[in-house]
Amino acid sequence: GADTQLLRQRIKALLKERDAALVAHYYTDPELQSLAEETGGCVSDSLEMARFGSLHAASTLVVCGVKFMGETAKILNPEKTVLMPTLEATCSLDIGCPDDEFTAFCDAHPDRTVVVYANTSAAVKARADWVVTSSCAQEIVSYLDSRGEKILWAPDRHLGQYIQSATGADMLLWDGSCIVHEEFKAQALDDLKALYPDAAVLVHPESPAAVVELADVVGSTSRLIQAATELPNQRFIVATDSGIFYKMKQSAPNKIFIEAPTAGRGATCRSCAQCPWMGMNGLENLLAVLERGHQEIEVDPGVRKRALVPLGRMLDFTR
Ligand code: CIZ
Ligand code: SF4
Repeated sequence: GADTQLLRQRIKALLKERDAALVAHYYTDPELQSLAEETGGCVSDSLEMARFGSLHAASTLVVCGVKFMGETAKILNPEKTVLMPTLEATCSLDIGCPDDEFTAFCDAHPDRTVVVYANTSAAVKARADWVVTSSCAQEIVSYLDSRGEKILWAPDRHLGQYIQSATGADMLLWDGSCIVHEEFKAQALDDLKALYPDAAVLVHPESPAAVVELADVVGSTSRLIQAATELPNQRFIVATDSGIFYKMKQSAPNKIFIEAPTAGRGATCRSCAQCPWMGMNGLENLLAVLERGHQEIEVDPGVRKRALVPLGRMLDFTR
């Protein structure tokens, strides 16, 4: 409505005034994704969010997503101001992998190469040899495996299991999970597939193995959006956060997208898969940070220096 238009105009003006670029994840509110697009910012997965921040000339990055994304932006761009609409938006994978326990786990397995998912704190990244996202995890693990390296993987065990079975690498897994993807249910998905036999099933590998097994395409958010445009199917069943539908519908406007069913709500569930932390980003708190310049991300300089090494390896590997 009119209020939303006013908010958007004010945000656009302040982005210019502050020399700020908006970087939004695919799982955030479509209002934020479209604002990022309209203002020359970026809408993408965590790998491309990280890369964009480093390539863009803006002196301030406003990261709409969860905390690890803001931290990654700051680690890669210490000279830039990194703001987030909220500093409270965490991730169950980050929460489930505290740095002291993680360090002890690594210390107990000194023979293993430490590979961590981007969905971790700066302190956990600082203990890692490699950082990966779901877009590049399999390639990087294959590469390490080909060099005969044994891997310690954290924190998402579903993604870890998926990569282990795809690559055959020797992987010791941390026991973490994503509260959003963990809720997808194989039986209900199978029932839905029977209702729509023409549909292609797209699954993010943070989902349980039984759900992954039913997929036509398994991949990162970017990969799933690409599959939605490239596959000939007219209909898709999608097992990832529903924020992704904004970009899928934009990329393939004539296709039909159906949410994969989550726990307890059966095959007709709509908008069940929504990350509560991604959902904490909105137009109001975005405007507030641009007005006040608060909610700034800080990373301890020592941690930052160490975390930059495995993050830099990922960006170099995927260049
Ligand atoms: O589940 C997440 O938080 C994802 C998919 C992050 C990413 O790699 O973009
Ligand atoms: Fe973390 Fe899952 Fe939310 Fe992504 S969707 S930020 S992995 S809790």
